[in-house]
Parts: sequence; structure tokens; C-alpha cells
Amino acid sequence: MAIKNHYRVCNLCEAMCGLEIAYEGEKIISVKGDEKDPFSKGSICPKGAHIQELHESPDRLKTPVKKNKEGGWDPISWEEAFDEVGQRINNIRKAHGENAVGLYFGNPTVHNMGILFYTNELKRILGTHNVFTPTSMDQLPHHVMAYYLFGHSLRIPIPDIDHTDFMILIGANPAASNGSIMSAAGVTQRLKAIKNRGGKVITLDPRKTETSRLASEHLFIRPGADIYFLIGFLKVLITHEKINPGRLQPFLKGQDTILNLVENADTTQIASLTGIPSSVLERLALEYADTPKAVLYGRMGMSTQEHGGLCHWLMQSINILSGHFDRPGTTLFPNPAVPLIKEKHFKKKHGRWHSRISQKPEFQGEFPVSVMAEELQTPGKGKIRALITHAGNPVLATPNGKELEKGLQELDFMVSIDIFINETSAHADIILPPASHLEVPHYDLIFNLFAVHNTAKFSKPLYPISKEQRYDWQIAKALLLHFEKASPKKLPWILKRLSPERLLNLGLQLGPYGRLSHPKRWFTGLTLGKLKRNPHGIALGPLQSQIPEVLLTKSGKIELDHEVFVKPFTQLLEALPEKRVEKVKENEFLLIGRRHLRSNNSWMHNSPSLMTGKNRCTVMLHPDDATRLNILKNDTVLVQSRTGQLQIAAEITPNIMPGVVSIPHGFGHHRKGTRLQVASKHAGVSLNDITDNLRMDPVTGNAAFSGQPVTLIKQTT
Ligand SMILES: Nc1nc2c(c(=O)[nH]1)N[C@H]1C(S)=C(S)[C@@H](COP(=O)(O)OP(=O)(O)OC[C@H]3O[C@@H](n4cnc5c(=O)[nH]c(N)nc54)[C@H](O)[C@@H]3O)O[C@H]1N2
Ligand SMILES: Nc1nc2c(c(=O)[nH]1)N[C@H]1C(S)=C(S)[C@@H](COP(=O)(O)OP(=O)(O)OC[C@H]3O[C@@H](n4cnc5c(=O)[nH]c(N)nc54)[C@H](O)[C@@H]3O)O[C@H]1N2
Ligand code: SF4
Ligand SMILES: [Mo]
Repeated sequence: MAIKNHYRVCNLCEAMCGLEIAYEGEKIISVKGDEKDPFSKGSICPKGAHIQELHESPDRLKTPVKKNKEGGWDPISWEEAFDEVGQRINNIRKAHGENAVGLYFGNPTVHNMGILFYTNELKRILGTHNVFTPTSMDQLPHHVMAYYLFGHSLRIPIPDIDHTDFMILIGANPAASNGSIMSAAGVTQRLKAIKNRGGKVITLDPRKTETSRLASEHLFIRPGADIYFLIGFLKVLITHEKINPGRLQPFLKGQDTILNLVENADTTQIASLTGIPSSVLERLALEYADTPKAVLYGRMGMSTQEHGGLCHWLMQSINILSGHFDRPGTTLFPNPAVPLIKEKHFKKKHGRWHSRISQKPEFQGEFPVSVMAEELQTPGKGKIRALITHAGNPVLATPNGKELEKGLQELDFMVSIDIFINETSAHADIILPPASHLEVPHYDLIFNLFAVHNTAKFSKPLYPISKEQRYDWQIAKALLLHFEKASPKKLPWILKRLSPERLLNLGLQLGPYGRLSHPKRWFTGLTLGKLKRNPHGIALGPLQSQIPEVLLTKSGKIELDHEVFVKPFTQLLEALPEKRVEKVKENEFLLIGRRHLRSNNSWMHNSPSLMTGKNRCTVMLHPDDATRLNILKNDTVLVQSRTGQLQIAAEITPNIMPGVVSIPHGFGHHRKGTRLQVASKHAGVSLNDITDNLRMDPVTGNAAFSGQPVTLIKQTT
């Protein structure tokens, strides 16, 4: 049999690398970066290079399984599985109401074209308010900022990394994460290119990360203190008369409110709160102000903290007010080939209803994931009694995940749509496994919305699925056809009739580059056929200025002064003069997380090639702290918090700020009932056994992982 090449986009993370897969029949020979991909230009990371291990994993489920009385799993047919799930869920809804069914959509759902056409329908037809996703322990502040400033939660400005000369990254580690809410395959090369063209890359991070090591300058910042840094930054710009929104001036609403608040703020305390000297802050702010192509970018570390919402609001306001916005080299809105923003007007999507127990407002139809455990555990009407998880692992992913785990044990019924029996799906009554990553047709609907260059690429399946297998979307659709029998709401005919590929074709043709978008494009415009004929992908041009056309706010302007931000910000500024770094006991630390290039949240620890090398599940601490506590390398340390404790090996490194400790999330694969042969050999401990569900950003409801207090105790054996 001849060796052939297959080209596709890797959908494991947000970077969208093109892959060149050499295969011979069923056998994958090699996976390399596709040099001809116009977006990724040959870049790849170890996860993409071993993507076939997911497909080939002996642990991967291929047919539905049902838990038996002994706790083992019996294979069942798809029809039996769909009937049973349909009936059980419909009965629970009938007996206990719509909110008795909970939904959890995990991270890979946004990396899967097929699923995306059906998730909204699952929410709508089931009619439940108990909808949860990782958004509220991740990028929620980006969405809340975008919703109020620009009128739509997906209207998120993206740093123009390829043309900027000065980039400050706050709480982001693209050298490990490969870029997030900034899809930028080959991101380390793109960062190095900034330096090569004479520009600067600055990182603000409590850890001197892989990205910080390739930056021009790294600054340690105390976890959770970013808001103070940003206040100081804006104050410098005001004092030095660097406020100049330029062309955007007529499109701004409420700028004086922010400027007055910050101008009058007493900022004497700021350096002591952040750990960054005032002179350094001033130097950075002025260099940013005086560099026309400069940009502030904040990510996970600036989002999952107590002031995540205010940080994103203030940071984008600074980009806007200083003229670093909607211009090449600053921050811009992408123009994807399939526009997901269909609204023509602003729609209320915040606070329309509240969670049952702690009264948290919904945003975009979701509650903060931090309240999921209490909604599973607290008796009464509206308690979640049945749960559907789709591509998620909340037991390891959510703050205080072990409480959620207890909640799962109380469920009357649970179904998981997942390829593995992992820490979450092990609790299900039925698992419905979809096709693997090499068997699906794919187009990145979401991440082209956050990409640093406009491109379009369609991936055909490498392997067809067998008669016994189903795609994720077929599973969702089959369930919906059962659920709609007991719901007044029906699945739209278009979703009943058309496959995701045909829906995609429509989206492409109607989109801004599409054949149906303009009579002139009838012969040349985008269609699915055209993408199929260009398997490496098609470049659609760099990001460009789009204001005011893209604004969807009521006023048609960028609305900077929404009460949701201004009120808590005013209170924060009032308290600022008295704010001090709290004195802590000598074994108390502030906890932060950590990502590793060879991990992907909780679920790629089962790929053998990714698990080579030394133990990654360690607690990092600074040598001064280690000496004080008499902790040596590899000593077992007990880390305690309000919610729990764990034992973990110490890793001593000057790359972490004194007083701060770092533990990666996504480990803890020792739990019973899973079927993850490789991961269970590298079990580690789950960071989320000690994170605190009560630590939440009050503005957005996002989980506040960063800066949680913990105590360290050396274990003696
Ligand atoms: N290899 C790999 N890639 C991934 C993932 C993965 O698990 N592994 N996950 C994917 C997902 S789901 C996401 S959301 C993205 C995330 O993408 P990123 O946001 O780039 O990833 P993180 O590594 O979490 O970076 C957060 C950084 O913030 C720092 N930090 C923590 N607390 C604070 C703070 O209070 N202030 C400041 N300034 N910094 C702080 C941390 O030390 C860390 O370096 O990565 C994606 N890509
Ligand atoms: N402490 C702490 N906790 C965190 C974070 C942190 O930085 N610190 N990061 C948070 C972030 S940013 C995120 S996004 C979440 C992730 O939270 P989750 O999405 O809940 O967890 P994952 O580990 O990504 O689990 C993904 C699941 O999807 C399955 N899967 C993979 N591909 C497919 C597919 O194509 N179809 C189906 N049906 N299933 C599939 C995998 O087998 C796995 O079970 O974790 C969050 N938790
Ligand atoms: S960086 Fe992300 S998209 Fe690229 S190969 Fe790695 S996992 Fe895949
Ligand atoms: Mo995420």
C-alpha cells in the first residue's frame, strides 16, 4: 500500500496548526507541521505531533456502554442507549421541572464543528437554566467586557501580534498554551519576530514562564494585583497627557467617567501592592504610549482572579483611550469567513435569571461553574437530578471539584458524551462515545473569531467511521429528537435536514468572503467546495480596522462607563489608600496554576509520548521560601486550603516569585473507576481538590483561581 499525505487542522488547542499526516492504510507513519498552511506555516507542538495516539488509544470507547450493578460497563446498541437516555431525561423533566436537568459542555465542544451546531439547541429544547461550561473558569471576563463595550460577547479584540512593536502580556503563557483568545499558530516565533524587528515583549507574571524567558523583560507581579498595575498605568498616561483615542474619539461613550476616576485616585500604594516599582511602571507606560504600534494583552492569569472583570474592562479601555485600538499593530477585530455574530442589535443576555442557591446571575444563558456543586447537592425544587456532560471533565477542572464529584453521586441519572472513561464520565450511567479527532470533518468556527490573521481551512476526515460509530453531532441530534418529544420547542428543520458540512457551506457562502455575499464574488467567492480544493487552507488577509461597523451597542458607540464596572471600580478606588498587602504567616503562600506544553487540561495525560520526562505535577516554590521552611527538592509537601489538602513533591526554582507557589491543574488520575491506563500511571494530584469555589470575581462570576491563600507543611516520613 502506498504512503499518502493527509492535511488537516489540529483541533486540540486554539492555535489551529496545519498538520501533514503521512499514512499507509490504517497506519499513521508520521505527523508533521504543514509547511503550506498559510496560517501556521509548518508550526506544530508535541500534542499535534502525537494526535494519532488519541485515535489509537486502547482505552478509547467506540460503542455506547452502560454501567451494570457491579459498577462495570456493558456494551449496548446506539438505539438502546438513545432510547434510555431520552426516556430517563424526559421523565425527570416531567417529574421535577426543566431545571432538574443540568448541562455541562467542556472545552473540546468549542473545538468541534459538529457539536457547535447543536449545543444551543440542547439548551433551548431542554429549557434548563442549569447550564455550565469552563467559560466561567476561563475567559468569561473577556466576554463580559466585549458585551458591554462593543455590544456582543464574541466581539473580542485580538492583539495584532504580527505587526506590533511593543506587546505587554499580562497573565498569559503562550509558549506553553500556544496562545489563547489569540489564535496564533507558531506563537513563539511570532513573539520572537517582534524582538527581531526591534520591538519589545514584556511579561507580567508571578512566574518567570517559558514566555517570560523569551521576552525582552519579565516582571514579577503579585497574584491578583493586576488591577492596581493597570490603574497606575492609566494614571501615568493621564499625568503625561498621553490620552488620545484619535480616530475613535467620536465613537466613545463615557470616557470622562474612567479618566476622572483614575485621575483623582490616590495611587500611592500601588507599587507595594503589585511588587513592581513605580519607576518601572512609569517607564513601561510611557514606552507603550510613545510606541504607535503597541498593545496590552491579558489572558488566563488576568481573567481567573478576583478582579478579572475589572482588569479586562480597564485594560481594553487603556488600549482604546491611548489610541492603541482598531489600528494595525495594536488590537483589532478579526473578520472570520463564517461570522458567528448574527445579531443586528444589542440583546440583553446578563442577569435575566439567577441561580437557585447563591443567586448568581446568568450570562449568555450560563451560570458560573463555581455554583454547580451546590446546585447538585442542595435538596429542593430545581435541584439537578440528571446531568448531561459533553466533552468535559468537571471533577478535575472545576474549583473544589471534589464537592462536584460528591454531587455527581447523588444524581438520579447521568450521561456523558466522551471518548474516555475518565474522572467524570466514570460517574455516568451511560457513556456515548463519538468518533475520534482523525475521523471528523472539521472547520474552526470559534477560533477563527479570535485569530491573528484571517484564514479559512476545511479538514476532511482521514478515516471514515464504521457502522458502529457516531459523530458527536449525530449523538446530540439523536438525543434532541428524543427530548423534543417532551418539549414544546422543536429542533429547526434546517438542523433536522442538513449535515454540519452543508450548514458550514451555507455559512461560508453567506459570509464576508462568500459567493453569495456579493454578485461580484459569484465565481470566486468562498464555498465549501473551494476549501476542499485547497486542503492547506486559504489566506484571507491581515486584521483590519472595523470601527464603527462592528459595534452592536445600543448607542452605536464603545460604551466605557457601564455601571457593572464603574460601581465596583469606584469602590475599589475608594479603598485603595488603605489597601495593604496582608501580613501572612511564614508558611502561607498565594497559589497560582501552571500549564505545560505537553498537557491539555486534564485529558491528554493518557497519550504515552506526551508523558515522558520528569514528573510535572509538582508544587513550585522559591529557594528563599524553601530554605525558610526547610524544604528540599522532591520533598513531599502538604498544601492546605479552606477546601482541602493535597500532598505533592516540591520543585524549587528561582523562576517563581517569593511568597507564591504554583501547581498545575488536570492531574489526579488515581480516582477509582476510570479507564486511563497511561494517565493512571502518572496520576499526580488534582489542584482543584484545594481550589475554592467561593472565590469568585463579583463582576463576572468567574472562578478566582489566582492568589488563593494556601499553607505549606513539609511532610516527614
Ligand atoms: N499545553 C497546553 N496548552 C493549552 C492548555 C493546556 O492545558 N495545555 N489549555 C488551553 C486552554 S483551555 C486555555 S484557556 C489556554 C490558556 O492560555 P494562557 O492564558 O496563555 O495559559 P496559562 O498558562 O494558564 O497562562 C496564565 C499565566 O498567568 C500567570 N498568572 C497566574 N496568576 C496570575 C495573576 O494573578 N496575575 C498575572 N499577571 N499572571 C498570573 C500564570 O503564571 C501563567 O503563566 O491554554 C490552552 N492551551
Ligand atoms: N485550577 C485550575 N482549574 C482549571 C484551569 C486552570 O487554569 N486552573 N483551567 C480551566 C480551563 S481554562 C478549562 S477550559 C477547563 C477545562 O475543563 P473541561 O473541558 O471540563 O476538562 P478537559 O480536561 O478539557 O476535558 C475534556 C473532556 O473532553 C473529552 N473529549 C476530547 N475531545 C472530545 C471530542 O471531540 N468529543 C467528545 N465528546 N469528547 C471529547 C476528553 O476525553 C475529556 O474528558 O479547566 C479549567 N480548570
Ligand atoms: S499548538 Fe495546538 S493546534 Fe498546534 S499542534 Fe499543538 S495542540 Fe495542535
Ligand atoms: Mo480554557
